[in-house]
Amino acid sequence: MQLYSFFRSSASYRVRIALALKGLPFETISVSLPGNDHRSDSFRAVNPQRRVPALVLDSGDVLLQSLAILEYLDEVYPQNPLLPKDPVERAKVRAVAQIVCCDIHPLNNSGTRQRLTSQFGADNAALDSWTAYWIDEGFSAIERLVEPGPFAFGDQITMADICIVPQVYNARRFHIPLSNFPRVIAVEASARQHPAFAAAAPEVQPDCV
Ligand SMILES: N[C@@H](CCC(=O)N[C@@H](CS)C(=O)NCC(=O)O)C(=O)O
Repeated sequence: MQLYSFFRSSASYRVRIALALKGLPFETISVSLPGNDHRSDSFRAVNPQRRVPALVLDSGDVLLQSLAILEYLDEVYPQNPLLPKDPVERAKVRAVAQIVCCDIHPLNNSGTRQRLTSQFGADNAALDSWTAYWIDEGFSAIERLVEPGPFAFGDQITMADICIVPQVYNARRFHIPLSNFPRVIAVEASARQHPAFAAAAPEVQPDCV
């Protein structure tokens, strides 16, 4: 498998964690977001949406959208499942994952921040305040939803942990105060001790600069 990825991309980070948890080897193809590699025609042929991640299967099929990729990996490689068996527990895990992926991350990813500047003239202070607001909103909910034990939902790593850890990484990048979210941070600290999370960390990726 090949993963189109950027070391700092939290959506790519989610997929790297899942691949590591499943023990699946992959080749990283770096797509530099600051270098605008994702805007190239050649990358558009891979992902018409021009975003990372994109996972190329050995069959040549290209999978997009980190949550769809996580679901695919879990269906095809059932070892170390990313979702609990119980349907209610599964729905709770997916809810936390979707708070990150649908309600926090799209509001502060690089394309959104650039658009706030180009369309509305937002300066860095405005961008940081916007980013902080949406992370704070989402983490306030997640803080009340997780059931640390030590991971987000008990002693099994799930999609919730896979989404929380990269989003905390993003929050730290933007210097967002996290002291109101001790449970989120406890979950993140536990998950990061796992070798799969360590292998997927931005700072150890081949394209980390
Ligand atoms: N919902 C998508 C988000 C993908 C996404 O927005 N990726 C970011 C990097 S984390 C990106 O490629 N941004 C480029 C842009 O916004 O133009 C997913 O979960 O895969």
